[in-house]
Amino acid sequence: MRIVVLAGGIGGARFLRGLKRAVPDAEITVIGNTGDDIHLFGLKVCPDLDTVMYTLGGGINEEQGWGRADETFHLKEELAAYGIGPEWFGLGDRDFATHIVRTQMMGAGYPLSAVTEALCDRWQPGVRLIPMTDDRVETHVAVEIDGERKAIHFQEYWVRLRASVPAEAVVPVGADQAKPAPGVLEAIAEADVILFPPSNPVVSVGTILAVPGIREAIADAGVPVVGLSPIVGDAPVRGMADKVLAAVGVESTAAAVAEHYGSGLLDGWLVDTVDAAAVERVEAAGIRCRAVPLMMTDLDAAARMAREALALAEEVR
Ligand code: GDP
Ligand code: FO1
Ligand code: CA
Repeated sequence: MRIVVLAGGIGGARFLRGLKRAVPDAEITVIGNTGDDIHLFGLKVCPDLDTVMYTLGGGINEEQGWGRADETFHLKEELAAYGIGPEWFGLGDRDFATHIVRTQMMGAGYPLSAVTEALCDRWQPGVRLIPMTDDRVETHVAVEIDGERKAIHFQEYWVRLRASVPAEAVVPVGADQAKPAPGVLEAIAEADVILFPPSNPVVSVGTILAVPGIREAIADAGVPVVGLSPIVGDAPVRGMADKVLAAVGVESTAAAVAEHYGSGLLDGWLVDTVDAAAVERVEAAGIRCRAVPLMMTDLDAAARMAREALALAEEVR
């Protein structure tokens, strides 16, 4: 079975680990979000691609959900001693190596997709990981600080400000001019099923869908498209999805997120059992819906969620 998954960072990566467990023989292609990417210290950092790669490759910091296990921060401390920041972004020594290799290869002319493949040669994530695009896309968030409206990088909004001010708009800068990376449209066209993991619907899945051609390819693929809600009990399980959903005028509920994707894109939607009352509303929007446990407390729980998603896909096929 060929499965395509549109993934952000932690929510996507943990679901993928469950999916691999649930269907070990599946050929899984992951289309990764690159809107979170940021240039720091002259290096290109791709947090969501790395989160997927490290999680599936066994190198992730499990508690944190991002960054490397057994990490140290000597390089960051030395840079800070020279007055070189940003101090608010936690880049560790082990992680730095990934960004150095990536930046060096891109400087030599390799596209991000080729670089990602090379990095995955080491990590062996057991999926084909493709960035959504080789073109530069950066998610910016419009905020008002001290009466002044400005646009800041998504990482500054989330990591520095901890989403403490309302997001007035979320803009995937460059997305409208971006082309899907090689292999993205082909994987979608050849898929047997397409899954939206419980990733952020705005700054992860939404950003991938903003690359011209990807949304259309999914809608036209003619195979079941099934998503899992990242919103449980009217709140994100972690992160700032509520803040960025508000910016696009969507309430922070499992049903509203399904409606936001819409029946033109989604065939099936899983909500958590605590949101069972949402099933009727989602089905009224023309999307088949089931309520099942959606908390990825461990690998088995994530695998059960993956099985439920695939079962729903068979129901709507
Ligand atoms: P990020 O890039 O690290 O923010 O990761 P993603 O975009 O892939 O996923 C973020 C979303 O995952 C958040 O909106 C969370 O609510 C959701 N999430 C995290 N853990 C769980 C979980 O155990 N269950 C569900 N349903 N959603 C989760
Ligand atoms: N998230 C944080 O909350 N604080 C950090 O200092 C931080 C550093 C960081 C470094 C490398 C990396 O791959 C991810 C990192 N993240 C950090 C996660 C990052 O903000 C991601 O973009 C998440 O996907 C949030 O959407
Ligand atoms: Ca992310």
